[in-house]
Amino acid sequence: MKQYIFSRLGVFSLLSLILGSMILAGCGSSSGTGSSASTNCNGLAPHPKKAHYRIGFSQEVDNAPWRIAETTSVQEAASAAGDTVIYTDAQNSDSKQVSDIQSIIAQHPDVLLISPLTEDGEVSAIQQAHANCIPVILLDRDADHAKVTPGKDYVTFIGSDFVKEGQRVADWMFQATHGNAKIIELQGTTGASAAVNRTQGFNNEIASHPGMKIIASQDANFDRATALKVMQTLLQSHPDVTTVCAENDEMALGAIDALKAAGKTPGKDVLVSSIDGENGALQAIMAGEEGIVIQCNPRLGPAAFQAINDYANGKTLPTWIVSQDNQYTTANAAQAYKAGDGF
Ligand code: GYE
Repeated sequence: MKQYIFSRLGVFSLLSLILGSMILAGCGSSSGTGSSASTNCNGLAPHPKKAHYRIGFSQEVDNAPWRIAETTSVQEAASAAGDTVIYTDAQNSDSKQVSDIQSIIAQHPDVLLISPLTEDGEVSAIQQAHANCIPVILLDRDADHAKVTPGKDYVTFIGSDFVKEGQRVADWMFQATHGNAKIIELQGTTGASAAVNRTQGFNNEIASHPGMKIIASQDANFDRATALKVMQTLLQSHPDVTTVCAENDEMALGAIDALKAAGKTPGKDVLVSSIDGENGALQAIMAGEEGIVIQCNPRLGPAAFQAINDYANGKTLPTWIVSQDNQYTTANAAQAYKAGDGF
């Protein structure tokens, strides 16, 4: 009887060991499963190691220096690895991006890179890729963690700390204005993780300084022409503005044009700040028209392909691979421009 119980226990623990390791291989941690392809994608999709991969890349829009630099970086890293890229441009539309991703899924890529337009807009497509056992890496913008989870539904998010970027702009502004400012905030695309988190970082920091007031805040879609129009309208109702916080360089350049058209001197009458580090913004600093640019690195190709290889090699990836970002002021903008840091 004693022996019988023991042998039953033995079989039971053996079974639970096997089951446990199967579950571990299938879910939870962001590690690849080497060459053993699995049809169980309750956990992360497997990514068998191969000499060359077919990589899907769904870009949300390709209309400005930051996006072009990102796309170029991915394409260069792919050709350096001898990999091919199935590329789509969603032209700033959530619904187009969802159908773009569906068409890439139908072509069964080894890995799918997505730069999602908004946090919620592409969630269903990320889930679809996962259901089809295609590993997804989010590049540059993240998705809503209440709906999809890195390390579970997708492998990882590679990109900057947007909250910190907003905080850094606010800290500079506090110093530059001695804590007294009437601020116009030009926000990025509503619902985009870069906009949501930059706003959160900036606004929280500003809230602790009573002399610093956000007098107007509006979505200008990360776009120069939109920012020009928005700023022209806002200047009519808020001619007393002293500083502009633009959530990307393109909008700062639009705001600078609007300020000039209104007879104001950017950099003197109104301080301007932004995030990215494109050549146009570095030149604006050199011309004294912008005070600070917090860098947001668009050259994410090398990090993406490193992650693709590490995952195939079975390494455990962090759920967020954070880009390290510089900052530019009159102290270093000319040097950075010459060195080719801009894009
Ligand atoms: O700042 C902006 C682009 O998502 C980090 O999107 C990116 C932002 C970047 O349109 O220029």
